[in-house]
Amino acid sequence: MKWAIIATWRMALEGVQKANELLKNKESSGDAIETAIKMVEDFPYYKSVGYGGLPNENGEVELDAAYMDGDSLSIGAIAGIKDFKNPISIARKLSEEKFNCFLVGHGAEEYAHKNGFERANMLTDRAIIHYKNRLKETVDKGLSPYAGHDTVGMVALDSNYSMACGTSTSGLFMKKRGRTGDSPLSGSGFYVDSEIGGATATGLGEDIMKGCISYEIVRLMKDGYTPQEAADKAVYELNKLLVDRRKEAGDISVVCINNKGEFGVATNIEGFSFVIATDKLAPTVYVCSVEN
Ligand code: SD4
Repeated sequence: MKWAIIATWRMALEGVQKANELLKNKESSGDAIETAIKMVEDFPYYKSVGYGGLPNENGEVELDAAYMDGDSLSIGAIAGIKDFKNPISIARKLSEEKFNCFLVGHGAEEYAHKNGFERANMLTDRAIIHYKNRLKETVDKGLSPYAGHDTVGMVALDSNYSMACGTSTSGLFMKKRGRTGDSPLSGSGFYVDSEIGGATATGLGEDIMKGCISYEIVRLMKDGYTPQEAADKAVYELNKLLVDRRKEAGDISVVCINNKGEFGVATNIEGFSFVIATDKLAPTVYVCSVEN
């Protein structure tokens, strides 16, 4: 029996441990992904996902999330949702819809309310303190308000060879109201096809979406590249393209697995951590290095 799950950042570890148990017990990749991402969303100290996520420049927490089923290719996504507890579950529910499967702002909130999702104030006292400190630093030291942001993204393969993936984020700290990054965008923040594999990205959404990088990785795997080759090629080619055309590239990090449970990771930043668990490997955190 084979299974695998891969996730962006150290913050995913506890969720991946739980998901690994589910996959071991032959539960579906979709349930594993939703359970694991909910755990990250619920943990108040992760500043870039769910409850405790940092606010936009108006001091409001606006959350983005997406879910994709690799068998049916169904996608559900929400952007800029306020005051609802688990964006990943709302996105997964939306993936059952044939129409209107990507909702933003008030539309997403109305859908969540009508479908019985729990309302909650997602802004914590800790996030307010961080917001005030960052505001002061931006003014006093001339620092970019947009630095320091991580999205949780996961891809899973279950023992039935079905795959799923999901993302959840509060996006760029100090973003404009309504700003949406790559995370809820199919092909950019995530993509999965159970017959090939799946990928998810984290970093500067404005640059990740210029390369539709998650779809690109799946396409490369379809063309015969291993997950590691596909991840390297997609990240370094996009990085080079952006540097050539625009003189600089933002943070771009990706994780992927194929439908055999083999994985790949690539980044253009130092310190990108990820979590992997398979039928042969207990949940482990690694740090990916940048190719020279
Ligand atoms: C975004 N990609 O909203 C997200 C943020 C992120 O690491 O992943 N940061 O652009």
